[in-house]
Amino acid sequence: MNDLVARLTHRKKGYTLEAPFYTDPEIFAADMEVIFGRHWLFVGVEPDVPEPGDVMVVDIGKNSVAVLRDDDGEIRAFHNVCRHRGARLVHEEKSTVGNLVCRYHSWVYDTTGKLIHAEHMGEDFDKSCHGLKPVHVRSLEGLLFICLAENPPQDFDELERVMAPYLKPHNLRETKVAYQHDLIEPGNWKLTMENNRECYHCGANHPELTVPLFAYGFGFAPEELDETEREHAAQYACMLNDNHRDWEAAGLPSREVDRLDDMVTGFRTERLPLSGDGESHTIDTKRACNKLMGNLTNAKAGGLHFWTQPNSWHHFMGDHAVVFSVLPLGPDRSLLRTKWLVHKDAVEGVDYDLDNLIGVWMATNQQDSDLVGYCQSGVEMDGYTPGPYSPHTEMLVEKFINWYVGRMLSHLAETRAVA
Ligand code: 3BY
Ligand code: FES
Ligand code: FE
Repeated sequence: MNDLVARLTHRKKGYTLEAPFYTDPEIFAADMEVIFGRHWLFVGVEPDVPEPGDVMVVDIGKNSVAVLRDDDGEIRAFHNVCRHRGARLVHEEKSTVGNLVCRYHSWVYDTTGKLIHAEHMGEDFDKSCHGLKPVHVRSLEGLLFICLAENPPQDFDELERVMAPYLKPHNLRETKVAYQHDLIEPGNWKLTMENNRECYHCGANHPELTVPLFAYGFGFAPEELDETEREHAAQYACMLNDNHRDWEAAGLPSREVDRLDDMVTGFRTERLPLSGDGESHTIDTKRACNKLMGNLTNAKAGGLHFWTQPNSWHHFMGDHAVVFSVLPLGPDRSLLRTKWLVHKDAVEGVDYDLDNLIGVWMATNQQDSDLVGYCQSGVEMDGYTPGPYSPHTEMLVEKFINWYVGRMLSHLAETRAVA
């Protein structure tokens, strides 16, 4: 523990972390306790549980959480463990139930988590003391976040205040999950997140990703630009400004907000124009789905990015959205769960072709996973030493690491104060 505090305190700013942060089982355990045990985690969307009685199970390290829609339509979350002798309660990732029934001795819980039936427990047994343990859950315009801590970070309200207007026009609650893909990446969760926070690698690795994910100019060292390139950058800045103005006038908040490392629940958003006449994240950059999201009437709503610390990123277009969550599986393995959302009335094969809808991100995710694997392999070698981030393209990677170090230190300091 002291060792970890020392390593965090002496971290060289602007550099990747020392190897044990990516490899050591004890630091992984600390990550699970501090980062994944005490922060808001993105785990899914309301359309994962569209009807009362729908349940989604999400495993976070050794913990498992059942997220469900109760009989009144409210979203609730519970520790997925029976209050009798501790059996795991729900086993499928997705299911629909009337009540939650434990397979072991058939204790029955209603959809509010109340224990309503338990045989042979005797007269003195108080069912009301044995309900399922709730887990904090919040829906940000249909994006579901849970927090395993008793006292979750309070700043989710601020996140919601800023982000709700950006998300509302896409009306996620009126979408359906057209496809979900689980990819096990061969790397530490922080390598997955670091890779996500830059596009330095995009040109060389993502041939299918033809739409920009960052503003033009992001990544250019001014001293490397010639006259013509400087001109292009200036033109792009004007175009971006015009786009933002027009979108905002049309009710689509668009301007960048970057709170990645100055909030406990760090986040960032920005709406960017897509290449050329681009409408969506598809190979030909045209819409994949003919029914647009929400009340949008123009498919050219750009690409709205939304990132959260510690474990998510999202792309909202006019015709569909793609949401990603990272769930650590071990020091050197992480689950990347991707969901593609389209209007709930869109019909596969009529309004959209599934292969076209998912093509770009299926390919891009696999490429990113390979890159994460290269890094995991490298950080385990004796020859690895922390390397420098580019001040022009990897500022947001630095913000992620800066956030991580700050959150770890703040929690470890608290624990010490108590001890
Ligand atoms: O999904 C993203 O936003 C990131 C950014 C660049 C690489 N990665 C695909
Ligand atoms: Fe669930 Fe016994 S452990 S009913
Ligand atoms: Fe990538």
